[in-house]
Amino acid sequence: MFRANIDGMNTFRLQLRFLVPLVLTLVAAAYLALPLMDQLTLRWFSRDLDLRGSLLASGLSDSIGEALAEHRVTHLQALFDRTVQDERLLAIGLCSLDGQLLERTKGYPRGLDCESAQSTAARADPVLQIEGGAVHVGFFAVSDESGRVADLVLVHDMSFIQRRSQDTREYLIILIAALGAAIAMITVVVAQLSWRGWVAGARALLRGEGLIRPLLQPAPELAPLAAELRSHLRELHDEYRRIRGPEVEWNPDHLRSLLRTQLRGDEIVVVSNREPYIHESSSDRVVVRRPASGLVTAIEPVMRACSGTWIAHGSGSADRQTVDANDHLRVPPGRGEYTLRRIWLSAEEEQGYYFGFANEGIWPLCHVAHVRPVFRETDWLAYREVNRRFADAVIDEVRSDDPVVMVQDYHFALLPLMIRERLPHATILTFWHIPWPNPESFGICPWRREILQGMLGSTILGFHTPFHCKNFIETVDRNLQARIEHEDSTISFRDQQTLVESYPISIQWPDANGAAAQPSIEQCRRNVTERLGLSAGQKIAVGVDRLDYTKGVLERMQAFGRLLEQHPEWIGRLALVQAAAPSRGVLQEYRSFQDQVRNMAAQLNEQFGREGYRPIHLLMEHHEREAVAELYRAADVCLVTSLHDGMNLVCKEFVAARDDERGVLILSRFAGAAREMAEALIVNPYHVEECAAALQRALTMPEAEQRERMVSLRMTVQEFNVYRWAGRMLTDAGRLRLRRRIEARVERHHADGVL
Ligand code: GDG
Repeated sequence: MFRANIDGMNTFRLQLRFLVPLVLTLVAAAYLALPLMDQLTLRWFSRDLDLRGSLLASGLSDSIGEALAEHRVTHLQALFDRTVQDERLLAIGLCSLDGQLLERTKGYPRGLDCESAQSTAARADPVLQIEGGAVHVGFFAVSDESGRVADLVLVHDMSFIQRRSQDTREYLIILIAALGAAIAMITVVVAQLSWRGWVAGARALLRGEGLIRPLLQPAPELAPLAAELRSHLRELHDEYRRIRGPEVEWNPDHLRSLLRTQLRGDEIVVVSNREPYIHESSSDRVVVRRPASGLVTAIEPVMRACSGTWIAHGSGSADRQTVDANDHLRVPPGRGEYTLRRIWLSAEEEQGYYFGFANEGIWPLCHVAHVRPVFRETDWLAYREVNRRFADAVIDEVRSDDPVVMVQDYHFALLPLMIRERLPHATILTFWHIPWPNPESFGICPWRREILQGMLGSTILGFHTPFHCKNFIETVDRNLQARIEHEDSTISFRDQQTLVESYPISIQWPDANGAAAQPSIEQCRRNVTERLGLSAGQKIAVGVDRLDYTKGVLERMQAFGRLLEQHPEWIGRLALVQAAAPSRGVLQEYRSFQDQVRNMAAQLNEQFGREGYRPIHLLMEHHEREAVAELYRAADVCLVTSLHDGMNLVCKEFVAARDDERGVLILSRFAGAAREMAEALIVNPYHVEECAAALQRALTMPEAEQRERMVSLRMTVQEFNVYRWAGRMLTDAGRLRLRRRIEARVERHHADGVL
């Protein structure tokens, strides 16, 4: 009520601001227009009277000529008296050629002799003021066959003109007043509506709509205000976060204590295709390798924090040699913090399930990277069979009937339901590490219903972004008879309820290796410069990727080439170092992609290379983690140009590596990470010019701006680290488990009561 009154007052004040100038303008218009109007009407009427007078004079000419010829001027009196009966004609006078007033009617103005009548009539404004008011004086020649014989003075009454002028003036004032009222009314209504709209828009902005959630765009007229508010908010938010520090600091200890409180004594099992440690035979010894995988990077610290069992495909050539009789192994090697259970797959199984269905079917299906998915019945059968084998392994490993099982990624879409059927009380958390497409795209999968049903065996289904969740829910809506509660983001299908939620994945922070343990930035630069034979002071742009067509490596090199074309001053002064770990090389699509990458690098090196200068250093091999970290620390710019990416961890690793708060991140808007990392230079990787321009901007960015952006990015990654990712999911799991236990207890009591 109070707010309504204030709004009313404000609206009124706003309207006054429109109305006062409007009223003043109208008064001024009336003030100027009325005398003008008078003058104009007077001129029109004078012209009328002149015309009329000249007609009258010529009508009287014959009678006057005859009377003069016969010297009977007095006879004209009667004629003149008749003529002046016309209400507008006041008087007539007859002048001889020598200027004598020969005859005149009653009412002829005193003192108006022939000479003054002639001079008045000759004026532009032939009006005289006499006692009775204003009169118009006309002076007309009277002629017969012999020529001009006399002059006629016609005196017209002007009072009717004044009357008309008065009428016109009144009409005009009424018209202006009516017009003013109409305009004022329209102004009031429009001002009222716009003010309300504007206030509602501004309030929405202040509530954060279109500001924090950029998907809801503010009204165009509020866009400049929104941009300004957005930047102020960000500054305030950064400042606030800087002062306050992370909300709760997510770290291994916090995660462990959360596991103790929320999931006390509960068993945790992780299932993924990729294992965290691969043992390979190398000449006469066995080496252990960490795979280039975002998933492993994310899950490993969680497992180290909570112990438990990780079930994965044993893919290394020396894997069988390093497990015990139960295919178990304590990892990390030498530390033994959790158990790795390896599953052995035959070559056919691996081909059908992993390379075939998962990587030639689901991977391109879920990524919009314009590579056509391939669906083979045999691959599908292998996929189902391998999912079944992993379900058996889970049942083998667990000791309780309600373990927490964390199913990882698109290799195991069927696993949640398979586990649910055998462990109805298990809490199954499935995390889908890649994007989820829209229902139309997903619709081409021949086994879409089986995949969706399999996934809906989960208690919680996690994606990186709310957008992927939305796509998934819409896909279920399109394909299954399920009940969807949009408000709490749950899907109920055949007595099973699944929470669909976004959990943006991240990396370890603090880093297990610790930035302090790493060589200094200068040392890293020197190492990379020497190892690659760069010249001193040469700028370094880096890319670190699994060699996958979704990562935009070709587009990145194209942009790099365009930059050298547009800014040849960089030739000899800038190198692109691309670490590209070969991946899925069994598949033709990936082999031909590797060839394309190799060819493009060679072609650009040919085009821009000089004696002692190689623009692109393509390092097509798997690197040790330390080597990757060294590259991040040596770089001036890090390029992440994915065509489509669930999250992307490289950008977060780069930011974490830069404790010097320098270096610029260029990040694709099609990576899930772009939602969190707004201080990066966000690009569309398909737009070569835009990427080249971003590269130029990054290379010439002042240190202060680099620092400002990097500090903010580091705060984001620090706060939203992988422990938070896991912690949020496990907290939700703990909450749902508690709810289920309470419900079970209530049901038991109820049953006891009934019994
Ligand atoms: C999926 C989603 C999501 C790369 N080369 C080497 C190496 N790497 C490491 C990087 C990073 C990881 O691999 C790649 O991270 P991405 O995020 O790009 O992951 P994907 O493998 O595509 O994984 C992705 C992720 O799952 C997590 O949910 O972010 O969107 O596609 O950690 O450093 N590591 C080593 N040597 C290399 O040569 N040691």
